[in-house]
Amino acid sequence: MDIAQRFQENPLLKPADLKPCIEGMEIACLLNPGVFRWKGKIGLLLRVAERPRQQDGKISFPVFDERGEIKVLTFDKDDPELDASDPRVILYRGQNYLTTMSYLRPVFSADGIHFAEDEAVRPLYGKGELESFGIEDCRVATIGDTYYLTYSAVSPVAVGVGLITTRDWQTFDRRGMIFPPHNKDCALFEETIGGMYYAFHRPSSPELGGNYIWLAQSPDGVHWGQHRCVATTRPGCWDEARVGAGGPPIRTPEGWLEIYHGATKEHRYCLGALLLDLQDPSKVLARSAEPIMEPLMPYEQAGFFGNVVFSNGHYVDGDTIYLYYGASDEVICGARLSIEQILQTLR
Ligand code: MAN
Repeated sequence: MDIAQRFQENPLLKPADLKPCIEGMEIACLLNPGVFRWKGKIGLLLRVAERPRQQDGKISFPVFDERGEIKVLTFDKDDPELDASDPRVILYRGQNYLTTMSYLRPVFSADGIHFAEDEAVRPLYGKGELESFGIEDCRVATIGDTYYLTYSAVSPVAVGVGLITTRDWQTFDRRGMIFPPHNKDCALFEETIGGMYYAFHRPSSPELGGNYIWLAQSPDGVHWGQHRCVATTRPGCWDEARVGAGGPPIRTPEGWLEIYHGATKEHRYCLGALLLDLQDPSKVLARSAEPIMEPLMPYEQAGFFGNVVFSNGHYVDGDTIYLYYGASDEVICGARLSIEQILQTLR
């Protein structure tokens, strides 16, 4: 049952609300923001996906070249060696490309509804050969006085999880790839347990296994081990093809509450919940049989890639989770969820 109360103001942000950052490009999509607090405001770290204005009969998209400069590649749509059936990815002569280049762009709000940019906090772009197709879907975990940014680092060799830390949103430490390919959907716990950092991550195993949620531990937040699988896909269910963690898990008296996404083979993305033991989060206490949020609204059903609600950030106030999410891979929306109500669905 869908128990999310959408903001009346949805969508909160659409591609036309921002100016492209890359010269000569247009914004195709706004997606899946990380959420954090900064100077009394609510910050969203948006994933912005840009591409050149498209010409008839062609498909063109940006990549970073060896020198870190943007280069545009263009293919003819009727080229028999091109497969452009998925609006997100292109297959050309056995090589995958993305149709857009993503980077991370911070916006701020005092009321959680109206967001605007702050000149003083600059966007973050992919850097180096492991990020030459861009950086995506960033979770922001606040641990002590440090923000941990975990994101998908995308390049021709694969998708892995990169880490950037910052204390002031001015200087950023690029800590490198913390989970090697193929891996994404990395959500850090915002407290240590028994002196160890914990994180969910989502490796993919094409032959045996699948796209499952795993848990890892680390003494320093950078070097990870003790990997354990905590949630697999479930045949015939709303999360039959792919599952992945959302934002940082929420501490409740009954356990860690994690809102995660699940997708069907047809790529319909819904949200559900996992409840995990407070002392040992590798123990799963409960899991949603049905989604707690599904693509129901018109802006969730149609867009750049329809039938998607995808969240990787929220903030919590008392019993209320203020959840921010990408709808149809195109617009940014918000919803309120009650922790107690989610727990009830899990009991
Ligand atoms: C999938 C989707 C896209 C994303 C690529 C690379 O195709 O999640 O949005 O750009 O993977 O991560």
